[in-house]
Amino acid sequence: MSEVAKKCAELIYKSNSIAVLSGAGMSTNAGIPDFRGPNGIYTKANIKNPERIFDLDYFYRDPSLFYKFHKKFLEYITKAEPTFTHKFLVQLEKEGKLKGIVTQNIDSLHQKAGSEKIYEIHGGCWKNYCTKCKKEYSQEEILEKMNIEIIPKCDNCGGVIKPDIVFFGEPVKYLTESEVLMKNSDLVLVLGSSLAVIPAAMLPSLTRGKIIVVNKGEVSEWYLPPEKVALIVNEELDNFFTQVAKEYETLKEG
Ligand code: CNA
Repeated sequence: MSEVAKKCAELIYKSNSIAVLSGAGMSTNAGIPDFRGPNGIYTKANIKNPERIFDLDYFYRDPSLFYKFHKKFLEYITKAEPTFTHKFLVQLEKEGKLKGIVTQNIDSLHQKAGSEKIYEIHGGCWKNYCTKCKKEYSQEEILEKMNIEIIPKCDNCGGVIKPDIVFFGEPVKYLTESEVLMKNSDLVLVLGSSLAVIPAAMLPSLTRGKIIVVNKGEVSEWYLPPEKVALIVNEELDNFFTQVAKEYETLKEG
């Protein structure tokens, strides 16, 4: 058991109001690649400026770039199951310690694991709508359409359908609610995020307590006030939280 895992467990044990900011690193063990990790979608994409995939102006000009990526992404998502860390967060919520999760993820794995208070700040793939007439479509309907054509089109008006995920150039969702959650927290866990995307990366700094970052790989510390940072752990999430959970149970037993 590492000393760092012990310290993390102690901070969780002492906390009464935990908030989580989760990122794509939460779901890599479930088989969904992240963006900026070594096997990430941006890292591996063989295209110039891979950020264009999620650029709103580019989407309206040529939705096919996004949809080629999205087809694969939906295949990953439909097969994925929640990880140990997703389940540990459910336990903390059931115990009344964890007050909510702000997730940058669009894969719904927190919901699948059983977490209830979730703010999908970048939206989710489960909802889709026509960019012209706003008719809504489920993920299953989109998958069916994508078996027939690269770019799914609306049955009503022929407009291009877009998933309800936040592209660059669109405002994030639930920002006020996420800010309130962070402000009321006495501990923030930042899990599997490079903290490269704002405003999400700015949220942990709002806590009145401490911040623990667990991310295997580089993290931007630009928006992390040093006086609030208790730990920055460069480790794989499920390995680390398996240790934390053991230590946490020992602390509960007294
Ligand atoms: P990111 O910038 O790709 O960062 C992820 C970080 O997690 C990287 O630093 C990785 O090295 C690290 N990492 C990968 N696997 C693990 C692991 N098992 N344990 C610990 N650390 C790990 O992703 P962010 O979430 O910071 O960026 C925000 C984007 C990514 C959001 O807009 C998301 O919508 C988007 N995204 C979401 C998903 C998903 O829903 N699963 C997948 C890919 C991208």
